[in-house]
Amino acid sequence: TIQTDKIFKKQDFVYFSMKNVLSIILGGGQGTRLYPLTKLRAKPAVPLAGKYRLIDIPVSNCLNSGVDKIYVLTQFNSTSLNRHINQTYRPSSFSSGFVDILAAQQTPDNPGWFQGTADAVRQYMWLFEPWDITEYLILSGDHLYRMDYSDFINRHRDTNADITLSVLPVGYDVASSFGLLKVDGSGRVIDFQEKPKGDALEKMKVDTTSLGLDAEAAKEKPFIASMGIYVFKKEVLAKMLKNNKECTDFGKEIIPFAIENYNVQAYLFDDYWEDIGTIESFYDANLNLAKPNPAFSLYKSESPIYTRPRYLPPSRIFDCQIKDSILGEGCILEKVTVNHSMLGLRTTINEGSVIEDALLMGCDFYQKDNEYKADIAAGRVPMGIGANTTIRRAIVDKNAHIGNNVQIVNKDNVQEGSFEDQGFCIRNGIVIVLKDAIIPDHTII
Ligand code: ADQ
Ligand code: ADP
Repeated sequence: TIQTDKIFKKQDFVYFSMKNVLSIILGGGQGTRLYPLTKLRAKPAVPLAGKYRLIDIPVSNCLNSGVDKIYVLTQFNSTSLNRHINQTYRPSSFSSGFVDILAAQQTPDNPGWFQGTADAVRQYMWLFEPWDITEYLILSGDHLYRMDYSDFINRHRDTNADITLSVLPVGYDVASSFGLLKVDGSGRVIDFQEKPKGDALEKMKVDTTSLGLDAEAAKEKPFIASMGIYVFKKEVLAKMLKNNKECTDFGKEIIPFAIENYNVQAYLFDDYWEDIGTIESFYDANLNLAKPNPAFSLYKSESPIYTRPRYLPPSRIFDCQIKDSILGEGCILEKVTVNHSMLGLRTTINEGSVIEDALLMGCDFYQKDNEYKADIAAGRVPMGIGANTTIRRAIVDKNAHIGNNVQIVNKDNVQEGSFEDQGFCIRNGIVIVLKDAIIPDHTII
């Protein structure tokens, strides 16, 4: 009986321990870095990998880790985010779990929007504090990775940390866009600088062989970066947000302040992780999924990425050449060439078109037959991609109407430009066709 007792205790501990965590996902501020994908929707609702949305990544990681109490903080509410969350994450009536969206709102105490990440959390502390939990797990809504948060949280508990940051080694190319840190032999964080440049960057260089990297890898990646995801002891976060009202941001203020005053630990994450909060990184990460042996796999049945089930028909491909690409459900392609591209749900492409290095988000619905015929009869461009059109190095947002003989190839090699009245923008040399845009026949971009 004693043994059975022990086993049960252990299981109870494991089972309840992730139940004692409340997850808060920072869903996005004004969304300027992913603009124009955030023109008509909140950042967490931006479509990803042909059928998902950004928010599906951290929410799936939470659910696969046993963390089922999830709030998503967003600067503004959008229909697509609400629909997506409500229709995807419906907990059973036997569970204590939920996924709720909290948008910035005016109250008598708070006249405006969230001032930063910590301020966003502070404004909803009244809702978080009554929960009988032991830790807050603070996550970002624009990262692509798969992580078992129970390892992260258990490390936090084992070291009796007040705060634990998830970290990974990075190189010079990206170091100054991250919070960088130094740790002592026990894994305790002893220095933290948010996005240092020049001399300040040099000062954050460390010997990363101490993290288990070999000499060559350590030379390539001589910095330890914060992934911007944190575990906080419940009472520590409450105290810090209450006593330091001037601190509005985790990376800029809360974490640097904490290392002086609390036990802040680092948890080394040893796998693929990418911040996909800019157009360029978002575009690259999506297209990398279409490469052979991608660094991030969508195909792990033991930790799936969840999304809204849609009951779409399979894709129909007629006489096409398709190489290194991912196709969402419900696509209809006829006599087209597709190379190294991501085609989202319900993408339709007509005869003779060529799609290369492109991210097409697809459509929210199929155009009805009578509407399609009416468009053709009236000389309007129907939804989808026309015939003999070329799209190269571009992102095409949902429900675009792209005509026949169109070329979207950035012919003048423009790096930055806004042509919203014509239905597109250019960021980092990548053409982005706006949601619902109409690009007439024979247009050359
Ligand atoms: P950044 O990602 O540059 O650096 P920030 O812009 O504050 O930091 O965004 C963090 C997350 O919070 C993002 O997912 C963002 O969309 C979201 N967010 C921003 N403002 C918000 C608001 N007002 N309301 C709700 N959500 C908001 C951070 C850390 C660095 C770390 C990198 C890793 O500050 O130390 O290295 O993340 O990517
Ligand atoms: P998803 O496949 O991305 O989950 P939804 O089913 O949520 O898409 O639909 C996305 C949006 O498209 C919804 O706001 C819905 O109202 C809209 N929509 C669906 N069918 C039509 C239609 N025939 N005409 C216009 N809008 C439509």
